[in-house]
Amino acid sequence: MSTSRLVVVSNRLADPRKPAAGGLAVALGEALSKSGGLWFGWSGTVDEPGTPGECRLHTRQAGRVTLAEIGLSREDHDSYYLGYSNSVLWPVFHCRLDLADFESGAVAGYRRVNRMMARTLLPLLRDDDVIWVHDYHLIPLAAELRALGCRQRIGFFLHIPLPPPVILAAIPQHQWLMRSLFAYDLVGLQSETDMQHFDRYVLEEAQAERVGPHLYRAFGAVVRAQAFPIGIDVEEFERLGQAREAVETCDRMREEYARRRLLLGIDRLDYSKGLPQRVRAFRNMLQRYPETHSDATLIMIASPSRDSVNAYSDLRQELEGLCGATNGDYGELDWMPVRYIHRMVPRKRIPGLCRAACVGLVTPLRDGMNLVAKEYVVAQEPEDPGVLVLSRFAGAAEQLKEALLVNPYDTTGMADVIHRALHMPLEERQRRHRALVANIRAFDVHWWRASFLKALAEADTDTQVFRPPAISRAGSPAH
Ligand code: ADQ
Repeated sequence: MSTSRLVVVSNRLADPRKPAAGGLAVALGEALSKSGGLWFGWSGTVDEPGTPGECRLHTRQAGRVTLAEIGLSREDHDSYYLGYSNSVLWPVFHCRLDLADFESGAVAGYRRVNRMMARTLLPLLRDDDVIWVHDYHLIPLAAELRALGCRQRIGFFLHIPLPPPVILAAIPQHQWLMRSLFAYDLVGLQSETDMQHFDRYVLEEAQAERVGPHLYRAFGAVVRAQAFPIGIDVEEFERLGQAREAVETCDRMREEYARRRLLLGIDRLDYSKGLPQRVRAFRNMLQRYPETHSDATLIMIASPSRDSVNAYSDLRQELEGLCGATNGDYGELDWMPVRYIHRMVPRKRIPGLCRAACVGLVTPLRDGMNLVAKEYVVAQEPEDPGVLVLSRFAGAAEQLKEALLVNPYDTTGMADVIHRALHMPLEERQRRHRALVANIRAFDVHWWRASFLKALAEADTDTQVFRPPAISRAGSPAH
């Protein structure tokens, strides 16, 4: 593999040395560290009031990695981050057209920030850098960089699902967005389903041609597009699971709930995660299987997320109402059916919580991958593992076939599957767990990173063969 310097660009950046950073940041940090790399992104701060389209760059060292951070003006934050990224792209890509706000004009701020980021990043780049851009906030970044003359290899990875063409086409600027992807050398998606959506969109809407394995020509450019299902850092998570905090958490939960069996969900409080549907299914199970009363307790940990976007406060109210009603209708003096916690759990406690739960509920309505599903499996004791109940609409379902797959829209069906999970015989649990762990281990985050970067190195040669010498690839969004 090449020894070029790696430059990672993402909306938010994290210090990869800090334990709270999580597996993805650690895995990217390792690759960055090896090549003395650069991580460029938003610091998470808002400069009050600041000037739209302008930012100050702040760089600092984190070991061998240079962190280059910018702040955003209030107006840029509201239109780029809260507006176009999280009130247009996030809902549409998760198939929630009803929650998308197409009227706000936020696309101008989205484009302005991408342009500003390209302008700020460009002088930091070296000729042989390899640039890896992450996620939906930064789809047009390569096009903006190319318009400024950037010729380095650039790859893009989308962490959320790509919707079917008919849904994507609801975004007034869909052609501009998809055309922007052709400024990259490599586009990585999470799943084969996402790849099918990409394939259909570019063939039908952009009259693209397939010009080789994973290669598409359209808009006068060629891009390689492929699925790279993201994994977790299995060894890091196992180490975390053996550490004091995780062991203590597991012991305390088992002691506290000695007479109950725990079902666990850990999510961000997001409408894509299917949280009300999960509580409804649990309630349906209590209603139809009375022997589960006083026996099963559902723990829902939903961390605060994007509070200032309206759809999120509505969801919080709905969820709190459902949890309260279930506890009111079914609870006993000594048994509360649902424990709902609106907080982030410290990362060190997650493996212990997962181990104490005999059912892991990962039931999104739509999800890019969902790493909690993989973490739950890895945290289990192989001799007496818990059961993963997984939505068929999570990217992880393509890989984790030995989980119990559910349709979260089907309340009764999901209630039956949860009931089955609670009663699964030990031998079946062990067999399913062995197969799941083997898969998660084989396709971990290191595999993901290495296969993406290898494909990016190859994509450079592939796409250059087809690329005409001078095409303007930036374009403008239609309104
Ligand atoms: P997210 O939607 O944030 O990620 P997910 O993959 O489920 O979701 O979780 C990412 C990490 O956050 C996991 O390590 C998990 O343990 C942690 N986490 C989630 N909720 C938590 C809580 N309440 N407290 C503490 N930690 C919590 C996006 C996409 C996903 C995709 C990932 C990675 O939406 O589909 O899998 O990126 O590509």
